[in-house]
Amino acid sequence: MRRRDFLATSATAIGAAACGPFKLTEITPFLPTPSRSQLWWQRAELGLFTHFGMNTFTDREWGDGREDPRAFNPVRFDARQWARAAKAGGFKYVILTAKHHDGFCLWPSRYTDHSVKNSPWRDGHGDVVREFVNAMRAEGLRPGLYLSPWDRHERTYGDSPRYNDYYIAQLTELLTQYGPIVELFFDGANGEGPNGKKQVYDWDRVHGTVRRLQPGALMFSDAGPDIRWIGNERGMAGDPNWCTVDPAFVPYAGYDAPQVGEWLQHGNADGVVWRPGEADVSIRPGWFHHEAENAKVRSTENLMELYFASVGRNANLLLNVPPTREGLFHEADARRLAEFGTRMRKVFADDRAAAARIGRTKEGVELDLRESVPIGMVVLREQIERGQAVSRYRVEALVNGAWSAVSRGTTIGHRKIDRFAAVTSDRWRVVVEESLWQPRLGDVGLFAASG
Ligand code: FUL
Repeated sequence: MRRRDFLATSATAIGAAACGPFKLTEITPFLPTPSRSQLWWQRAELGLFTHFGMNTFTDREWGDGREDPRAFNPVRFDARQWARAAKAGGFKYVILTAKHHDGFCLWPSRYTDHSVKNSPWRDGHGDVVREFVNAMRAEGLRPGLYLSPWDRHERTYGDSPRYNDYYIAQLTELLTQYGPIVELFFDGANGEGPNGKKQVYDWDRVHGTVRRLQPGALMFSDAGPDIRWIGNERGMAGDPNWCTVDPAFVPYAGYDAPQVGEWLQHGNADGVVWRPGEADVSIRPGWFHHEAENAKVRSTENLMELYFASVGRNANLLLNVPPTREGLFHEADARRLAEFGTRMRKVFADDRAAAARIGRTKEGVELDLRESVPIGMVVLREQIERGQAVSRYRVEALVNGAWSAVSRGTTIGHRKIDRFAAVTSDRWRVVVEESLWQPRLGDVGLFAASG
């Protein structure tokens, strides 16, 4: 059911059941809103992704599952170094590939021998997941995990019920032995099993297991249920970008249709489910570390552009930084993260609207800065805890006694950032031109620089 139909239905139902003979003048419609976990996550804005595992040692992107566990030996492994680098960049949560498609487990799973326990690292007594979650928490970051459903090593893969048991058993280990996990990242890749059979994943069981064992954990996939993939791996959210979706568009993870990327980028204005987007992208060409790509780390300018294209359009940015074979972030990546953090603090240091006189009107917000200053960037926010409503707005400055538009946009949501050629004025306003219902704007930020 579409959101508009749902609103109509609930209005009728409330009118008939609760209001009796009275005329229904106002309804409290059902509005999709974020859960507490989603709200924390959206406010966090920046997540780091770390692709680390067998591929790091074989110099590949996708292993075939026949790798020798003895190849895994990160001699200088230090997850605290990852955590410090993430923190310096302003990232709030970090997601580790506990198992990628090659099936090699970074923790000593009871259900397979294809894991760290058969590697020389820490004499087979190591546990990357344990050291990872501890290091992140020690630096005040929240850990998340990626557990690939596609497993090219496991013999039962393709024998659907048996492999599903195996997958659930591993998921259970991760959810019961390592404390609170902020996000489970499920990718939809679903390759052919060694026996030629196609594996049918039991997503309902996966979701039920996560909800039962860690109700606060958020699940990511192209089909949610809590966070949706933004539809591309270029770090680009759509415009418009709604936090709401109609689940019928992408009904299950890995669903394939020509328009899926487009749908995921934009969400649906009338969607009945709150499922904000996450934009995953790598700081390097590959997801895993390759020596040959050390000179191809994205520039700070490029990272800023990614930030504006994702967080600046109401999505979270999940930036992948892959550790090296030594088990450390490469010095080039660590330096880039620190530079990004410094640049971000500089760009957002001086909010000229912080001390403004603010007037709220039915259509939006008016700000009197009390002195004329050049502004080149506006940061908008809706109070998403009450839902997302704005579908068209414009930002204006009072110039020579007349209001003139400096930028126009569609959705706002948790965060919308517009950059434009600097305009000097003391009076600014945001006019909501179209909204699904009464808009509730949060603070407006006005900044000189634009990144
Ligand atoms: C994809 C995988 O196939 C890539 O290797 C990578 O992990 C990316 C984030 O998700 O589905």
